[in-house]
Amino acid sequence: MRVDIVSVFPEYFAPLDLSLIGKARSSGVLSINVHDLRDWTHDVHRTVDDTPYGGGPGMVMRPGPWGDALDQLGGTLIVPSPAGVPFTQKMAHSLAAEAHLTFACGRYEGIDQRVVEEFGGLEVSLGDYVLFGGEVAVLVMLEAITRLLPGVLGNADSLADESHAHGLLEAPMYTKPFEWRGHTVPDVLVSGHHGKIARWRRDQSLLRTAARRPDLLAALDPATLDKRDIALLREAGLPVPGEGVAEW
Ligand code: JDK
Repeated sequence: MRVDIVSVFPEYFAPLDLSLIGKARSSGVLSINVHDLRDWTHDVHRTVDDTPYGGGPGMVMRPGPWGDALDQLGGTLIVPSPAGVPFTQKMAHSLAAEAHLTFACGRYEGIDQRVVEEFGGLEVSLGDYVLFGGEVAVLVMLEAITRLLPGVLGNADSLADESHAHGLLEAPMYTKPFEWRGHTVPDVLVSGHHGKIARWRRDQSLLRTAARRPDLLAALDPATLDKRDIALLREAGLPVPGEGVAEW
């Protein structure tokens, strides 16, 4: 996969040399090129921003340099924005199937909207909080995308497992020692009873999801719940998907 990144802070992307993204790059699975937007300015001050039409606080990124940069680079355009559609694991899978992605990192109050329109860009948000700019959002998205590229995750089971736990938060994990600062590991995990361990993990997933992400629990397909799942939720006094309050 080819990735181009355009930013006024290209130094932000130094971490892309490290760890598994760095390895994907040196193995040739991933080619990343980071560009300075100011390379596409023509004035002596290398100006990238101007005041907003209609008034208001802050500055907006001028369309000219962006247009010249994106004409030259091509690729499917992704634009981080607090007003974008939510970035999800599903979107990461879909972007991982692209041959060439170009990320446009805005700063200030963002990029002139005509740039997104001209290049058919997709505006994407990481979540409902406001960053200083798009750079950190691109690091996050690239990490999510890179681990889905063929040959990046050594353990073939790692990705398969994720689809199993689909729609639920994961159960807690433990390693040695068995006792640490007076806290022990749940006995079932050292019982050697694989059926009981799987059931315990499923219970933990359901209870965690109910407590932390009731939105995910409510969105579950009731057909994916077994009798024990339903009994567990009911005993805990939690809402059971598919048993919503009567409609009238
Ligand atoms: C790209 C610039 C900073 C953008 C104005 C007024 C209320 C803010 C600052 N998920 C996520 N969060 N933040 C981003 C993101 C921020 C960015 C850019 C991505 C480029 N900024 C910025 C807009 C405002 N706006 C209404 C929200 C202020 C992505």
